[in-house]
Amino acid sequence: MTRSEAVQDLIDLLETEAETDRNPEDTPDIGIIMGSDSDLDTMYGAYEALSELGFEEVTDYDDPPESRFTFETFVVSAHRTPELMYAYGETARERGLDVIIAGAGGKSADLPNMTASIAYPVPVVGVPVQEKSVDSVIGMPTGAPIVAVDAGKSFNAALSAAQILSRAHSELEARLDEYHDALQDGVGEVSRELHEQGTELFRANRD
Ligand code: RP5
Repeated sequence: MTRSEAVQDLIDLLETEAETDRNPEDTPDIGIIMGSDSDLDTMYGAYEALSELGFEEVTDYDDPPESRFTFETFVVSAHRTPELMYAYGETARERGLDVIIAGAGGKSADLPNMTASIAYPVPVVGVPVQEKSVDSVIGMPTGAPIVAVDAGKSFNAALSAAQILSRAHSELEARLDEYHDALQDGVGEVSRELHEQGTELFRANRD
């Protein structure tokens, strides 16, 4: 049992939520966790991607935002707050989370892989916060799966999480289609400009 009151309060919050009977539409769909608040700048890409897809952040379980699709964000350290990591993973399914995005840095980036084991079968998308964290995030034994993105690619982690969620929600699938169409438009428009202006003029106009 942790001796930290601040950590115990968080564990109590998660366990109480797991026992609370809420409308599934009012609970967060995606959980974002990171090993330290120093990871936040890297993990901010997940926030940006989910916001772009119309997700809103839950900061008070009793007063969820209007949006149908929501997420929550916590700092959970695998090595400094293992009890919190367990509570997060163990309550994930009961709290209604469909996917967890977990980021950690350093050479022992164990939060994503341990959360994947504890929260199973809720899928975890791991984000190595640094290049040196890649091996410890993706290195899972057979039978203990994790989905992972390249170092720092938290934006893609959120897109993957939304893709997983979208299999049960056609509305979200449509938003992912719109996002992809906009990407295609961008490439198509720049390709036409390059072709029609020619290389020299295009380069000059771009500077
Ligand atoms: C930092 O410590 C990393 O960015 C990592 O996410 C964080 C937490 O590591 P542990 O407290 O789990 O060791 O170096």
